[in-house]
Amino acid sequence: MVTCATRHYGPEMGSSTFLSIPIESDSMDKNTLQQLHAIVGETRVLTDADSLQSYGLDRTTVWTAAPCAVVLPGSIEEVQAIVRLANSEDLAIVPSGGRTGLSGGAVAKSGELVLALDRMNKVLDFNAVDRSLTCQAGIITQQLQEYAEEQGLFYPVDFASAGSSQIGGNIATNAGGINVIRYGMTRDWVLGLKVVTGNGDILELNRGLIKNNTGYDFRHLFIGSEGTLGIICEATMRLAPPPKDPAVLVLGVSDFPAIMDVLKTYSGALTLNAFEFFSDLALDKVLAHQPLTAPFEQRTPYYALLEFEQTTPEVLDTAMGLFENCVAAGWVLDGVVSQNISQAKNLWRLREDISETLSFAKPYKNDISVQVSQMPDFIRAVDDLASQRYPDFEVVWYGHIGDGNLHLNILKPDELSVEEFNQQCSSVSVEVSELVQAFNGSVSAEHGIGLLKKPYLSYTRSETEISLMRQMKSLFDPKGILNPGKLI
Ligand code: 2HG
Ligand code: ZN
Repeated sequence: MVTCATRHYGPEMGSSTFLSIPIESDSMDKNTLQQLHAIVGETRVLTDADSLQSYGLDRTTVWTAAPCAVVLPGSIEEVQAIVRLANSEDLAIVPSGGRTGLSGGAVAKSGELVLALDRMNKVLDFNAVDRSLTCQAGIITQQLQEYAEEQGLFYPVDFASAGSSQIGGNIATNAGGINVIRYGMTRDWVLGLKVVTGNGDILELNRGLIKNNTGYDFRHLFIGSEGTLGIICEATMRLAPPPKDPAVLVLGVSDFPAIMDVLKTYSGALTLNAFEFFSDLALDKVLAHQPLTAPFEQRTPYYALLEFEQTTPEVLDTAMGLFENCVAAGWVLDGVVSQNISQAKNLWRLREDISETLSFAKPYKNDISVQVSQMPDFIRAVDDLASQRYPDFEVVWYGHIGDGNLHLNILKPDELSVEEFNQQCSSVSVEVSELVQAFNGSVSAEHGIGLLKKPYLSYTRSETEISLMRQMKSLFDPKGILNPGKLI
């Protein structure tokens, strides 16, 4: 086991490789600029090249940033005034959080105004009885987690980009991450929202209630809407008691179907906080680029990473007993369990550092889900497709087994030009989407649709559903000024 390294909280997401599509930036007309200055103050409107570049992109590398300006409101009233101005000037707005997304949902490529929530980053209220906190949308996820911890509580939605993503963006994309098997997605933790709709109305949705059966729950419509219906300005989030003494177990597994047996074995006996997996190729890449060591000497085709709560001292004995059963059954070849927090963190890095490690190569990325029980057949189908049609591609698998969520990354072979690789990957996207459809899965498990997955939405959602989504958009955003071109 290597010595303690703190969890990496910096930029973590890899970049998606598709064609780069440069688009000319429109500059904002003087009159609109003056009106924006009047709303937020002159220093809160940025038009310098660096700001336009950094606020215009997320973690994808497909598009060229070309916003007309960036505005940094300080209150929900200022957001409302900006949205009203945008309606009267026919100005498109791209709502912007930490821009850690991987599907182009926060990309401003066509002269839009970026509305960044960075200044709206305060905790507004904490209630120990309700176990809830109300915050502005621009708070960094990790800060929210730390605030909860200071109160002896726990905000369980977690992922490698927690150090730079914002809660508003998490809600707008219904972020998932590594604890979904136990705690669910962001949606499950939202008790209330304050939003400004595309029409400029302020809506207070659900007001922190647990029970509220009064018709359509608009709160859930805004969660995962990717900034196309309104701008999330405030959120009331539910908090949980912290898990007791989590331990991390990494198991070397003989083949992918055996991971299912391991899942069945462990989830039946222990309270699992996480059940992740990665392939040996993913481990190879991480070890080549990060100061980490392999979990154990023997290399195995796949690794399962489990985190479980040690509610009693006997839990560890149970975990060890299960390990022996799994070895006897031939599913597990080797394993290691953390003895302290720093070892647990290092084991987690073997999984959490994959995305950032691969980003150097600008891999092709896909984020898909099928029912958990379908995963072995689905992986086999994609592997067969890759070996028959793209034998030179390096296919790296990892993801969230407990949620049926697979991350497929493909590295460009040296002998292929970027253009050729991108072209072939466009076919991969179609072929993988066809397989996802055949398996009744989803073309986006947790990264959202944005710009990147828009061409593939119909592999998961019916024409009727997409048409209803469009009608909904026109109700909340009649002039179509919010995040145009994204999702639908
Ligand atoms: C993860 O689970 C993230 O590590 C990123 O969702 C996945 O970069 C990816 O493909
Ligand atoms: Zn993920």
